[in-house]
Amino acid sequence: MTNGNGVAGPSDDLVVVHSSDLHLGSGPYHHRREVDELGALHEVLAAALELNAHALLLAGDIFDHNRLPLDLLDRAAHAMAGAALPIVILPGNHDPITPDSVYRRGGLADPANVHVLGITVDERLDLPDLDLEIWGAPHADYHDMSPLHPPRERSMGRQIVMGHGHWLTGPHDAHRSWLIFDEDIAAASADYVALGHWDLAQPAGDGSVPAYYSGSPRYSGSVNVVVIARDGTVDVRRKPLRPGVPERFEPPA
Ligand SMILES: [Mn+2]
Repeated sequence: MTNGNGVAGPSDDLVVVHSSDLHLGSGPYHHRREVDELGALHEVLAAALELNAHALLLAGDIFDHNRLPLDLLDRAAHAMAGAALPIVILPGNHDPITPDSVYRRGGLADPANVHVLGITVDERLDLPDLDLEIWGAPHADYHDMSPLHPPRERSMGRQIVMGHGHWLTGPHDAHRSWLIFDEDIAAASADYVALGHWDLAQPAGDGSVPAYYSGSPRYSGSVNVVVIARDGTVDVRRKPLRPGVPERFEPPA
């Protein structure tokens, strides 16, 4: 049960909305019959507010690149500040926390409800009101890194780990960067692993720990809705952003 105010008591279910790969600034986005460069952000924020979510997680590549104009960054910051819930951003390989990062140049790190891993906090954000800690290794630059390694110990009642990278499904993928291995996911003590980098919404890992890609709103047409019950039960489904999008996940590729 949630109280609808974005505040969960210790006995309440926690509702988290997870998206990624909005690639804001990559071009027009068709949103409610209008073309809006920030349409993906508006859709995701609206979905989180409609669900009375306690937090919104954005798992990397929120912005298409770090050279975006300040005007667009400020409009995005304004939209996020206007949403009355914690927003947790993990910088990805398109928007890493380089010196010229979008998260350093504009006002994105300013709103009190916006938390950028690697900028406003280190790799861990505590939300004690929600009895929730959120871990994530931000992309620091454009070089390879290991998104989920090493595993982080849990110190609060609920833990979510965010990662932006490529889940390795076989030897054909081994040449890729930012690899996420089944062992990495299984080693996480998390209630949920929020992944980004892939366009489609789908589960990842061997199933021992709930881990999902949300996909890009543009291609998946949905956000992930994660409900962590006080008894530890985790339910994950998709919330379609437009007609014709299923609530079930695509099978692993
Ligand atoms: Mn990416």
